[in-house]
Formats: sequence, structure tokens, C-alpha cells
Amino acid sequence: AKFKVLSSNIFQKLYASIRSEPFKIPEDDGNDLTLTFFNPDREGWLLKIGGRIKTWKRRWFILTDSCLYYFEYTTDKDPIGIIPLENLCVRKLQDTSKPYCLELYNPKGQKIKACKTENKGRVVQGKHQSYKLSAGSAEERDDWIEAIRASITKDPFYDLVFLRKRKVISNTSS
Ligand code: 4IP
Repeated sequence: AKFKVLSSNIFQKLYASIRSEPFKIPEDDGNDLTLTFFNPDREGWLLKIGGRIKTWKRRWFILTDSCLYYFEYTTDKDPIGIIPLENLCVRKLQDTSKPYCLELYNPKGQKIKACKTENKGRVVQGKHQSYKLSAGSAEERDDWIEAIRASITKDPFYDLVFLRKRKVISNTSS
């Protein structure tokens, strides 16, 4: 009998609480990237040359979750472009027009998969064969290269595949 009293009391409380504050699915339109950029691996200004039209633009870059995002202003919420770093490589580059260059490229020689928002707000595919970037100093360039490399290899899938490969190798060799 005691149990009954207790449980009906709990149900009454539950009922009252749901009545006063109904269950609601939290509002989220899936477009809020604030959390994505909360604790990046690295961020800073870099110059970037265009894909087809070769103009240098100063852009704010954020490296996080194996992706490189670039913005016009540091305070912008939405990036102009997003470059997933999966399957890409990064290297130092000598360029005649800008100092301290680095390049993101696809070792298979294919065009880089990326997306960007055009002036009118339309999202289109990137048109870069490679991304050529210029840092403010040799040190910054080297730090970017290091951070990008670390971010690429931090990919959980990469680790998973790496571990499996190692397992296969150790199984076949024993
Ligand atoms: C643009 O040149 C900018 O450099 C763009 O950079 C670049 O897009 C365009 O490349 C290039 O044509 P103009 O502004 O002189 O027209 P941003 O988008 O940072 O402003 P990317 O793809 O580098 O973002 P193409 O490939 O779209 O022509």
C-alpha cells in the first residue's frame, strides 16, 4: 500500500510538471556553427589566392575538426568557404608574388572538394586545384603546416583504419 501511495505521488508530480512545462524539442535549425568554432585547433589571418581568378584575399581561417573554414571578418558567423582536409596534404611553397606560402593539395592530383558561398548567398563547389595561402611570417607558416598536419591525422577514421591495418599486418606476420 505504501508503494502505491509513493508511486501515485510520483506520477502526480510528473503529470504536474509536464502540464506546467510541456516536453519540447529544442529549437535548432542545424545552422548554428557557434559551437563548431568554439575551441579551434588554430585560427588566424592568411592570404588566399582565388581558384580561377587569381586575386589574393585576406581571410580569417579557422582550423577545427579536420576542416578549414575561412571568413571575411573574425566576427562573421558563417564562413565563406569550407575545406574538408580528408585526403589532402599540406606543404611549404615558394611563390614569386607572396612570401611564407603554404599549399593544400590533393596527392592524387584531383581538384579539391570544398564548398563556398557566393555573393548572392548561393552555395557552390570550390574550384581550386590547390589552395595557395600566404602567412604573415615563416614561423606562422610553419605553425599552420604543423597544425593542419596534426588535424588531418587526428581524424578518428584515420586512426581506426590505421589500427586495423596494423592489426592485419601483425596477424599476417605472426
Ligand atoms: C575571387 O576573386 C576571390 O579570390 C574568391 O575568394 C575566390 O573564391 C574566387 O575564386 C575568385 O574568383 P574576385 O573577388 O577578384 O572575383 P573569396 O571567396 O575568399 O572572396 P574561393 O573559392 O577562393 O573562395 P573562383 O575559383 O571562384 O574564381
